[in-house]
Amino acid sequence: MRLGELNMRRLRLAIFALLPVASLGLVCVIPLSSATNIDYVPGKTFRDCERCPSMVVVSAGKFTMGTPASEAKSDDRERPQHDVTISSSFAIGVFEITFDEWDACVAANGCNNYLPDDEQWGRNQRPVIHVNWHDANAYVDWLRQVSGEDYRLPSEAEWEFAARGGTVTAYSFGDDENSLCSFANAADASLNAGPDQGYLPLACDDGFGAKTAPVGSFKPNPYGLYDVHGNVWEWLADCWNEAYSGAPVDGTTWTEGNCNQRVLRSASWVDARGGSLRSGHRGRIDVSMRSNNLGFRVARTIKQ
Ligand SMILES: [Ca+2]
Ligand SMILES: [Ca+2]
Repeated sequence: MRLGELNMRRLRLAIFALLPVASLGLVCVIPLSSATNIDYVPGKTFRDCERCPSMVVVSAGKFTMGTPASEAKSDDRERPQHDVTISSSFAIGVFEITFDEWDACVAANGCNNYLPDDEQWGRNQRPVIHVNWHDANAYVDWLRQVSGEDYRLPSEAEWEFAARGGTVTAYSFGDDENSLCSFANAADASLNAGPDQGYLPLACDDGFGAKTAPVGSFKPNPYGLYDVHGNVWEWLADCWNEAYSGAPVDGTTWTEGNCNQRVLRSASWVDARGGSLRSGHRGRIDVSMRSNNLGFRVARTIKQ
């Protein structure tokens, strides 16, 4: 390492150490020195500060986005299939953003001091809910401030690339819907005991009834991401378009279309048999919508 590089890193750390106290209130968010020195190899996990979300590095690569007509329960919004080339590695949240992480933002005077309702399910490691697209971006803005890194909502292409984890099947674990209860908090048999009957639940029992599960309660996908199927829907950066005609092929955010609605992925604890838990399924809703099954995870650019 050259001396100049070392000094720059020291300077960077010093700035990070001052930032939270000076500009963000009384709660000190301490950047982790390890995050400034790690090798961003695919599969590596890291956090940029003590209460920042755990991130995993995803390799650059090429994949086929969307689903073939032969995939059961797929629909035309997932077509035409098209090749996407992501030229640089990036990082994406291992988990959905939790109440702990959200509340740290509020405690540091970020996130517009908004404390979302937890439905009395508990906060801590449960995914934050009742956050709209603007709320999610307020959290991203705070992360950018405390870390100095380029956090953002994932693009739809990045999300599908990471969620598939190299698979081309309906789910990141294969095609068998009956395996969902090992990988997802969805509308399962236990939902019948709750107030949300009528959602055609799965026959299996995931054990969490009619509410969210703490993040990471189920098996991860091949890239180490949890809850890419179910638990909460995840806000993405892209404007809504009814199909993929004209979509970016470089992994970037689609900034044209109906930008009053943004793309949602992964489906949630109230979804099951309509096929919405599939890797290729696309949802959308108004940017102002808050709901007890809407959350998000974040992405971060890795400087090359
Ligand atoms: Ca469930
Ligand atoms: Ca999810």
